[in-house]
Amino acid sequence: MAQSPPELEPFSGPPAAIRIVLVHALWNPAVVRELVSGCERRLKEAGIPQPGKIAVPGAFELPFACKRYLESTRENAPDALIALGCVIRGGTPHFEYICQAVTEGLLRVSLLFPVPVIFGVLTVDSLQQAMERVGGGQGHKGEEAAAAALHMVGLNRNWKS
Ligand code: DLZ
Repeated sequence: MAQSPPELEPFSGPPAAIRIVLVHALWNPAVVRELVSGCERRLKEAGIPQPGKIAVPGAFELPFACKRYLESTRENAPDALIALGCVIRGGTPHFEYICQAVTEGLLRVSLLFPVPVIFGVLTVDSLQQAMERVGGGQGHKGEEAAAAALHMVGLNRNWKS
């Protein structure tokens, strides 16, 4: 089983200066709500009380929304985007197509702009597996995504565009 990293190094500057936007899907709302809450909780602990939020229909739309948001905010881009969603395997190959599209799409967006794009999308076999990963015994992927964002913001602030 994968081991998540030990304590990540958060950004050490004034937290008020950090702007993070959560881009989340609306499918599987019970899970995604938990991902969003976990993110918000972890960011609040770091002194970032209200991240921006953008809702899209499903995980497939996450890359488009991230790309367009970064294009439209170029001069005033946030410090990081966190993409959140949950894709649950059904009885058809749809699962594979959506997972591949969202993973590759977010990777491509993350390489197009000098803004970290964090992958907070659960790809699971069942709702139960998903709930286990939002505080039900297998860690909390929302909190982990926020910690990864803070770590990347810290690194990225040291790198010139
Ligand atoms: C169509 C679909 C299916 C079957 N399953 C999920 C899912 O488990 N999680 C999710 O976020 N979205 C799902 N979608 C919706 C697609 O992501 C997308 O919104 C639609 O195909 C419209 O483009």
